[in-house]
Amino acid sequence: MLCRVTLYVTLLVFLPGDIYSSEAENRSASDICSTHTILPGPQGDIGENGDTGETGKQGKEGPKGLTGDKGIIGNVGDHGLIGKIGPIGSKGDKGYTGRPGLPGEKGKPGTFCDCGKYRKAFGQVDVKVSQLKSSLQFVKNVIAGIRETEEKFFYIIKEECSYREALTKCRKRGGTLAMPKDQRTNSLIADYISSLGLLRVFIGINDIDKEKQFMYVDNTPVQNYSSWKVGEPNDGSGYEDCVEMLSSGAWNDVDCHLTIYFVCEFNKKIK
Ligand code: MAN
Ligand code: CA
Ligand code: CA
Repeated sequence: MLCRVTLYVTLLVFLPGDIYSSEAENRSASDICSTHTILPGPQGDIGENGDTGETGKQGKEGPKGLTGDKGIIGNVGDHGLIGKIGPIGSKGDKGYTGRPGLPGEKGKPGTFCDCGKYRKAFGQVDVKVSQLKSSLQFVKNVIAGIRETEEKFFYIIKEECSYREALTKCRKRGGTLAMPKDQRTNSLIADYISSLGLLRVFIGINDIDKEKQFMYVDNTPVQNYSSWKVGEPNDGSGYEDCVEMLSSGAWNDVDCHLTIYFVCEFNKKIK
């Protein structure tokens, strides 16, 4: 080994490139050593110690440690918040009737009454009330020409109107088209019609919303009482959805566009 190294050094120093390449490639070191004797020199002194190397790289992360022992029990937690208010309970039973109260104080003594004087005054008032009643009756029946039952006034308006117009006019006066719901009221209206020498008036009944389901204008159905003329309602011509009362008291369905007189009703009691 030593021989080969020395030989190569010698050849590299002294041989031109061409010679070196051809000869060095084709001849092994042992061939050369066997023909040339090259002895090694004496061993040199031990070299100086090298410089201290650089700090090595950080080692790899070690494996995961073993699971630790279970810790001791923690401290008692803080006091919780007050809970939400519960739902309202059901109403309790009615209590017992209380004891009767103390009797009231004795009243003051009465004063002397001149009864004759009061009786006379009351009598005069009675007379006045009777006179007023009779006057009112005259105005109602003769002048205004209205009719009434205990609960209602009826008034025939002698204006030729369609059913819609008639209903509007009754409403504008604070009433509605008359709704005969019993025999007594029906007869009263019938007498009223004939007393005026009329033949027919609109009343507050129609089957506009649903054919053959006659309703009063207060949205109640014609149910327990009716006064249809024989053969009516016939929806003659296909669009008879409003109702007239004849002087006989009989009802007939007619075209709502017909223009005839009409009868209104007004409640006596203010609801
Ligand atoms: C006749 C009958 C009635 C109908 C009227 C219409 O009197 O057919 O049913 O309502 O004509 O004018
Ligand atoms: Ca009809
Ligand atoms: Ca008819």
